[in-house]
Amino acid sequence: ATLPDFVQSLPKVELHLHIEGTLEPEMLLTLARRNGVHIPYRTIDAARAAYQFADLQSFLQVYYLGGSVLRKERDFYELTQAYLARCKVQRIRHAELFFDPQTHLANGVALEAVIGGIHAALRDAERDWDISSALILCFERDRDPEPAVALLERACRLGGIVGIGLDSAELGHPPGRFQEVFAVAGSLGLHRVAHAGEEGPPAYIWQALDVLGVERIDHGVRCLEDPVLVHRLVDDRVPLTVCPFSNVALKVFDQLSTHNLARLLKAGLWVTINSDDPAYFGGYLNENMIDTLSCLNLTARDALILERNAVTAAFCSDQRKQSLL
Ligand code: ES4
Ligand code: ZN
Repeated sequence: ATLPDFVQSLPKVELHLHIEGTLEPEMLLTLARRNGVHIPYRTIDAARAAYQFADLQSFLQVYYLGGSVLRKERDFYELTQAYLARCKVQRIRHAELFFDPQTHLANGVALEAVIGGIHAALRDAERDWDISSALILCFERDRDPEPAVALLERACRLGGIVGIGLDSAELGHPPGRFQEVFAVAGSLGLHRVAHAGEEGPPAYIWQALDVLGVERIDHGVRCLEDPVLVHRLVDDRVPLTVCPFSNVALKVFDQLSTHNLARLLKAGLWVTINSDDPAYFGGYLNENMIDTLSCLNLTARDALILERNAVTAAFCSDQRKQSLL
């Protein structure tokens, strides 16, 4: 079979996906109208035309604006359900979703509506489509770390959270500022991940490992600048959730053919491919895998390695992992 057919039919796992980043222009405009939220685009084409980014910061402005149309529990249900329907088509059998509660709280949305809507859609997809999932609460690193512990405790009481993450603007916001909430999460038995080494330096990856105690690094592509760090990541088998379309859209790399994913693999790192914010970056998991593999002259064998890495790195039971292999 051709590589695209092989990737399409391969049962897959997604480990780095912001649910707000799956908001397609159609739904954006529908929800803006339904909820009376003003958005500076009137048409689907105008929305798509605004999806041109110079860097992470310029993307985040558009992303948080898009996220502001999500107001009701039903909106979160519909958004999550639409992503999971894509998973079904793309043969994604396990998906780990990030969400950004601080954005929604700042917009006056109740935490119950956010988590309730997402969780109901995850539960229905597990029942109807055998898609397992995990929900990871992200703290926005460009906000004050002080209220984070109280937010985590509220979210845990609502249930359904398996871990915490750290996202948003990286430069100037080192992971160490969030030491306290990551320590509390660890003591509660939650999984811990953080975005690091996307735009930020290797020092931020070191901090995520040593100060926050994370199990996986989201992005991490700048680790190659520090050979000692590469050794550490290889020795400790720390998975990297790499997002090639995201990296090109946000100008971390010029184009897919100059992405360092093949070098990361050659270095022995535990690389996975993921879609990050597919509605904004031009494709879901299959498109990320097919285009990246072909641009870097990688093979079906590499696709299998990447997929096995993702299963190993997933936050699900060993029994579920067996069924995903
Ligand atoms: C994000 Cl690509 C990326 N990086 C950091 N934070 C994010 N939140 C949503 N997408
Ligand atoms: Zn991300």
